[in-house]
Amino acid sequence: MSGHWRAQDGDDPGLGEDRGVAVAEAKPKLKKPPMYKVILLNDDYTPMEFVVHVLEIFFGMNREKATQVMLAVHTQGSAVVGIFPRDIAETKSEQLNQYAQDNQHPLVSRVEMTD
Ligand code: TYC
Repeated sequence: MSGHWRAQDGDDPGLGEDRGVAVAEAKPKLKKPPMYKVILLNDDYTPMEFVVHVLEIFFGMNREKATQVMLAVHTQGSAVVGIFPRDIAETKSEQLNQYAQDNQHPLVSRVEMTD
């Protein structure tokens, strides 16, 4: 090198660089993670009691709440049973589906992005 220091680009205004333009501060941008719905689907065969049990163990509902939600799915075809960050929604849905299969019930849930 030539034996003396020069400021690197960006350290000070070089020739023609400082035009006195005000620039907005960059916002500290921490977006909340997108949330995903776990949706439970109705079918004709899974016993109501099993659905209530699943809602209790996978979604922490008490018996009364689980019964209400089970009946909503039964009468309306589907219902949102929880909203979580993506990984948690996917894991809960997969665990529920596996648990239903293990018990020979056709009960299925799926995950959808929130709008
Ligand atoms: N429709 C089922 C029955 O009549 C009960 C049921 C409710 C099944 C909710 C699935 O997600 C479900 N036995």
